[in-house]
This record gives sequence, structure tokens and C-alpha cells, in this order.
Amino acid sequence: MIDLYTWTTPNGRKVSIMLEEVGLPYTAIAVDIRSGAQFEPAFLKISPNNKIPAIVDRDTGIAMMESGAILLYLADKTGRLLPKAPAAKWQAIEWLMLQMASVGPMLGQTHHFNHFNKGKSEYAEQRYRDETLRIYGVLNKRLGEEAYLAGEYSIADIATWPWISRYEWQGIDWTAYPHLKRWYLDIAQRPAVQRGYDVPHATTPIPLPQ
Ligand SMILES: N[C@@H](CCC(=O)N[C@@H](CS)C(=O)NCC(=O)O)C(=O)O
Repeated sequence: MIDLYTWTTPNGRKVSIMLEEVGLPYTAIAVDIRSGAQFEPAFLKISPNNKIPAIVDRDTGIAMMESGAILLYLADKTGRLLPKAPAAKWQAIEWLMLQMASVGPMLGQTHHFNHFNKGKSEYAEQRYRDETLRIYGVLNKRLGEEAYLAGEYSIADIATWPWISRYEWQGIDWTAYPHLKRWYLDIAQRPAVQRGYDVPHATTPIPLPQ
């Protein structure tokens, strides 16, 4: 049994989608980051950087923060969604690291400056919009070559997809990204993704570009 501390954000959804995909039993514990619940001392013991997601694996007693590390842990625990062949395995880790280092942090800045705080800084809006479009281009190119980021569906896709699901906040015109759109819509059809998206509670339906 896994305790998942989460909220309705892309980073939280990565882990609920993974848990749904591998079928591990888990309890979702809502940490409302709008009300400051991430700063509660009990939560900080599990997640010292005061961010969701975090897990406690009651089978092993292991507590973890950082979604990329958690995805690797769950893949290792279940033997699922990290390819076994060395080349594909390292590709999955490579694209997972790109998600953690670039996709999440840069698109997150776009949400901050271009969605929530428009008009505060023209420079930051331009900078993060350009970087978001550049990253969309990198992903689109890769997905024009492979069906999924590491060839087969893996934790790299699970880490990246929830960030792309915020494309409306990022002001994306899909015309330039047909391969990324195909991948996004394909993953959106997966029942485990649909269930994981609604954890810890349902918000709006998964957005689907035309
Ligand atoms: N690198 C972290 C980022 C986690 C993160 O940024 N979580 C956000 C929600 S998506 C959060 O908990 N923010 C609360 C805060 O910063 O106080 C991960 O991938 O787990």
C-alpha cells in the first residue's frame, strides 16, 4: 500500500497516473497547496522541499519526494514502464530527466508569467513563451521519429503528458506540433490516465485539442 500526497497539478498527476497504470493499491491524501498545507511539519518530514507529490511506501517504510525519483522507484518496484533493453531504458531516463529539468520548470514559468500574472513582466512572458515553444518543438520532433519518447510507453511519457495537458495555459497553436498532438491524444485515451487525472479529486475534464 502506497500513501500518495498530492494535489490537482501536473506533478501530482504524474504519480497518480503511474499508480493507476501499474495497479498498485494506494491512498491519495490531498495536500491543498493553495492553503499552505505543504508547510505542515508532518508533511515536511516526508517532503522537506514542501512540494507535492510525495509518497510513503508502507511495504518498505520508504518516504520519497520528487516526482521523477518516485516514478523510477515505482517502475523499479513493479518492473513496469521502464524498458528492460539498455538502450531504451536509458532513453526513458534521458527523456524523464529532460522533463524534470526543462519541461516542468520552463512550462511552469509560463504558467506563472503568462497565465496567472500576465502584464507583470513583458521580458519574462516572452522568455518563457519562447522556451515553451522551443520545448514543444523538441518533443514534436522526437515523436515524429518514435511513437513514445523512449520508443515504448514509459515513465518518460507519464512525466511529460500532464504538463502538455496544460497547453491552454501555455497558449499553444497545435498546427506546428502534429506528432506531439497525436501522442497527447493517444495517451489521453488510456483509462489509467483518465483515472489518475482525477486524483485527489476531479476538476475539469482532460482538455482535448481539435
Ligand atoms: N521537482 C518537483 C516539483 C514539485 C512541485 O513543483 N510541486 C508543486 C505543485 S505542481 C508544489 O507542491 N508547490 C507548492 C510550493 O511550492 O509551495 C517534482 O517534480 O516533484
